[in-house]
Amino acid sequence: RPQVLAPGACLIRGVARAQAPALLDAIRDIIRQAPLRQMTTPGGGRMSVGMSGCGVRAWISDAAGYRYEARDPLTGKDWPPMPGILRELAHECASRAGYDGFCPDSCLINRYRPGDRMGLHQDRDERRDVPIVSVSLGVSAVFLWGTPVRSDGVRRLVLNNGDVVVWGGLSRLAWHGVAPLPQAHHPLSGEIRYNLTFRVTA
Ligand code: MD5
Ligand code: FE
Repeated sequence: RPQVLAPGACLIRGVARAQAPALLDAIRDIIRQAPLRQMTTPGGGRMSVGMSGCGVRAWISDAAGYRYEARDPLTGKDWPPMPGILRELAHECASRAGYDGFCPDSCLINRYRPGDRMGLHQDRDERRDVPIVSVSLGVSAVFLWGTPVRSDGVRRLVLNNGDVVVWGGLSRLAWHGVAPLPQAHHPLSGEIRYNLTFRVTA
């Protein structure tokens, strides 16, 4: 079932589909406690994607830069704990992709509305010797992914509700982004796409 996209990168189509309603319930519970917000970038821009997180630490961006913080700057409180259903899904998918013992301490929640996008970037702010597990929920998106060399360009990959990608090994530092979300409808999420990324920060 797992499909190798590139060395270290593994796509598991639909693996989270049956759990999607429960995963969306867990997301809604987290964002009641740690509201979605559009973060500011060090360059002075504002991201279109709405973000929140859970776990021991979560990723933030502001005028001072990108980093992981143990407290939500919006509420001043700890991030909500990572629900078992999320941690166990990430652990199971990493294991199926060949990465045993994946224990994420952070989950970033990305909320895409129609038109929201994510520019090309590398994920460099957390442990790079372990994979990132990415779970797509709701409306389908076009994911853009390349190699660790920016000039290699990108390929396009449609990610649907319940698809999981495990990005490790030689693909861990690949350049990637998300094309503007089309206006579309999904029965579980309306016009929204959520993406969960599970990471190890310490
Ligand atoms: C998303 N999120 O769909 C994507 C999925 C982010 C982000 O990019 O940083 O929040 S994560 C996809 C990912 C992670 C690490 C490496 C690679 C892709 N990759 O090598 O292509 O909202
Ligand atoms: Fe990323």
